[in-house]
Parts: sequence; C-alpha cells; structure tokens
Amino acid sequence: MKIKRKIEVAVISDVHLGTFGCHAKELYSYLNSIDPKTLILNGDIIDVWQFNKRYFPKSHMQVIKKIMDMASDGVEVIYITGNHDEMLRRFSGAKIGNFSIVDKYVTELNGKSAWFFHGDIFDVSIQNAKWLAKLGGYGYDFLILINQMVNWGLSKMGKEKYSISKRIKNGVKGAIKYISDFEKVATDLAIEQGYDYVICGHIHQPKMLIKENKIGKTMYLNSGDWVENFTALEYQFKRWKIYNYNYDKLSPFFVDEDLKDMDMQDLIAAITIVDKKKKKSKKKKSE
Ligand SMILES: [Mn+2]
Repeated sequence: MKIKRKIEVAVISDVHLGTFGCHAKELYSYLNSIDPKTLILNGDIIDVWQFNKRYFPKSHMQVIKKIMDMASDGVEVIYITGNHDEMLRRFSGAKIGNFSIVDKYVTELNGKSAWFFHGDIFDVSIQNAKWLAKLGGYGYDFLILINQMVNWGLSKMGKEKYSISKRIKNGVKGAIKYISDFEKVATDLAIEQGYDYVICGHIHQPKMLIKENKIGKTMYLNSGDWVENFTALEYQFKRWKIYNYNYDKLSPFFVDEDLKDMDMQDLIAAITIVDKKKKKSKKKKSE
C-alpha cells in the first residue's frame, strides 16, 4: 500500500536537471513520498544553461514525468523561473491545466501572505537590487532584464555566465557576506511590502529564520537544492518546516511501478502526449 504524506504546499528549487550534479533519483523518491495540494518549483529546475544533449539520463526524465503526472492528478504546479531556466521566462503567465509558469508568485496561507521568487534578481548588484525591487513588479522585471544583459555581455566576451551558486560552492571570498546580504535584502523588501513569508532558492542554502528590522518582521525561507543538500520546504498545519532527504525519511519510499519500468522512449512519448492524457483524466472525473 502506498502511504504518501499529505502536505498543503511543497517547495523545491535548484534541481538542475540535465547536469551531473543533479540528484534526480533522490528527488524522484521524495516526490513519490508526498501528496501536496500545491507544488512550487522555485527556479533552476531544468538547467538550460548547461544543457547537454548527450547528458539527460532516464532518472532526470522520470522527474519531469512525475511532475507532469502530479499536475494531471490535480496538484497545482507552479513553476517559478530561475536564471538557469530563464528561457522559460518568455512563457511567463502561461497556464496549461494545473501547470503554470510565472516569474514570481504571491499567495495567502491561513491569512498570512507569502512571496515566492527564485532570487537571482539580486545577482548583479545587491545594492541596486534593493532600490530597484522597491519599484514593485516593474522593478523585479527590470532586475531580470539587467541580469540577462550582463550574462549576454559575458557570453559575448567569451566568459561564463554569472553564477552565484557556483561562487558560493567554490568558497570565493565574499560568499558568506553575499549570503547574509541576500537574506537581508530579501527580508527588508518583504517587510516593506508587508509579506509574512519570503521564500527563495538560488543560493543553495536551506534556511528558515525570522528576520526583524525597525519596520517589522518576516520569516525567510530558502528551499536549498538537490545538488548538495537534498532539501525542500513543506507547509502543513499552519507551519513551515525544512525537509531534509538525508535525515528526514519520514515515511517509507515507494516508486511508481508503472513509471519504473518505462524506457526512455516511452517516457518522452508520455511527456509529449500529456494533453491527451489530461483530457482523459478530466473525463474520468466528470463521469
Ligand atoms: Mn539560480
């Protein structure tokens, strides 16, 4: 018998599918173990930057299939774009059934407001980020544009795109300061705009803490990543917690038998004909 943990909201980010560092098998087990009402993918899920046609293993495809299946089974899936999947930003606002693509997401959880965004908008200059993001939605879009322009310039000069997670991982001087600046700017903005929760990814540092300044306070949450930390955020019974795959195996893990035996071609076919399947399952529900 399959026992899945019921969760109101599950948040994952920084999965980096399509790269060697991605731990797709562990993530796949995790997704199989939960039954969320809403699944928020907070950026850098598919790594289009480092995408290599020769490297996209079956386990990575299984994660995509699993997420599609969750959407067609009634889970609200919200894909927030990050910098490694910025190509999806041109589809922002698209909604297909229960699956939507956005650049940021605001919702209410038991009367508390929650603000979700990936966090790469702070990359180029954390100081400019502060005043630009004050311009509300316009500032956010503007910061995304600035980051894209900087990356475009870097690639024109034959340099690698700006990757803060790589810098942090490599322990580049200033990384610790960047993390604390990131948290400070994110929480200052959240307090200013009256959000009770601010939920980011991007810096691969799972965290949950309450930040206070002169104006007020907010709770800062970061979902971590599936490259090193194997973490997710879960909201249930009016509270948040950080799920850690390595320490927290709360319930036995089951693999979907039908998915396990599918080969690569079946998986690709199943993903590309997802619309047909959705129609079928809708029909079933109305019958
Ligand atoms: Mn990122």
